[in-house]
Amino acid sequence: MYFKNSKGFPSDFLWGSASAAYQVEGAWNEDGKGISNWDQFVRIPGKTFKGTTGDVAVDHYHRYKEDIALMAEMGLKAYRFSIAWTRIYPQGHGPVNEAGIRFYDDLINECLKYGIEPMVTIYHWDMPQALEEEYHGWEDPRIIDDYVNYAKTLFAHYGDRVHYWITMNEQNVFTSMGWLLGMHPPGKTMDYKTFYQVNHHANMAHAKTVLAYKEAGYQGMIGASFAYGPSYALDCHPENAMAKADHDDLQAYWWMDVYAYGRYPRSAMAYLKANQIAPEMQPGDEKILKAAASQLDFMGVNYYQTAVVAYNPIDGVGLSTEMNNTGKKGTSKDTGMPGLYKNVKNPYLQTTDWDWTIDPMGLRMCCRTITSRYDLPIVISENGLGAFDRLENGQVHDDYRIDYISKHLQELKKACDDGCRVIAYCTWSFTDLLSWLNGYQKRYGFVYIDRDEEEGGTMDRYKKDSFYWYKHVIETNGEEL
Ligand code: BGP
Repeated sequence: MYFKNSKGFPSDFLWGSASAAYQVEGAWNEDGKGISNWDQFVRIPGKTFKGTTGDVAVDHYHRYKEDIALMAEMGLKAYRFSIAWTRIYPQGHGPVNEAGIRFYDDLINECLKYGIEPMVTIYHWDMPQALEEEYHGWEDPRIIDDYVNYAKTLFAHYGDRVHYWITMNEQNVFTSMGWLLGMHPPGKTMDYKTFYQVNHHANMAHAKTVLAYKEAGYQGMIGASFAYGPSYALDCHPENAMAKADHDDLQAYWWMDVYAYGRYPRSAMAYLKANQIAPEMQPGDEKILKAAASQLDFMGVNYYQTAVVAYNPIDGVGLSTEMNNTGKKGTSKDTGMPGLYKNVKNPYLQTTDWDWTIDPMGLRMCCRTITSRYDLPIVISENGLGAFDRLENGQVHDDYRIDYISKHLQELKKACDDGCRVIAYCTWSFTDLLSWLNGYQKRYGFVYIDRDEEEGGTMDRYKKDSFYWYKHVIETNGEEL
């Protein structure tokens, strides 16, 4: 749509930045923290780039005051971070670890001291290993009660000060990587039946948590963050258009419809049933999903790239269990679902060194689709550029990152003009941090951290050029991009 004049961003817009516990905290076995599935998984040879772990990460656990002071200097309005379940319940359930409760109390209070709104992700992929050993974590319905109990503990301790809650980070990613591609814990491949069952358990955990939050009457907003990559059909060939419809039902609406409507898309469900891979649901589940959906406050979106979809014959390409985790452009593999769709390159767009398509307009597309399909407020909970940065004389000239974020914000502003109710934008990330599978060399932050794949860096923080640029964006409420 074309608007002669832009309304700009809302005056109370939350300019934010995001992180996740495993990727920043370190202190993996300190102060009573339990072992998580990631603490375990990264120790399997060959799973991560150069065997990197989050044992020390970027030491946010010990340096959070310094990091939050930098956020305050920038003028950040919101800090999205996740809580490590294993700091609160080292065994997943049972006795609470008071030192863990205290750590997040301090972190939240430190944000509030500077007027920074804490936005808390309850689950950003690090599950207590004890629950994996007890009943295989997400594979067993017992996880639902344990998750809800953990979430309720967070609400009880922090609900008075935290007004934005995200139940799940990228449920589509951690379940696909964990049960189809073998790249995240528990490292299973092509186990579709379990994949859909695991997702149903996660959906129930999400829904019961939303209901618990609402029933207790907290004053705040709750939603889930979905890794949404809008798709384009390769061309107007009807087979490619149908491939896009299949792709969208199975890759996007399968999750977002559950969060927003409390039901699975009918065609996707028909396909899963015909292939005997549909999840088993208990009587009453549907009612719970619907009740939670009717109270959802926003759709969280982590946006990085769009996809191009083409028809894939039944003997066509399958899922790839390898990815470009080195930053050598062009090393990622083709991927698809035989008989349905495959992803092909977009000839109109550039990619990052890790082969992620750069498509600023895709962000506006996310907002438009969510608005017309669900009519919900939107939190952009992640968006950013992973790149090789060079520190020279204490400076990092990351004009490519400024260009990336600026173009995405220009499109987001248009989405606001389009009538989309966007309430927050969080870049990924504030400081450099561990990229799950790509080590420390894939950097996303406004703040450079002196560490690389090997432990032993100084951990000193340096403001990149993008730091000053985003500060100005915040000061002008996005008028000067
Ligand atoms: C999202 C995750 C983040 C973060 C980001 C960048 O999928 O929610 O935790 O890692 O992607 O991805 P990567 O580190 O693989 O480049």
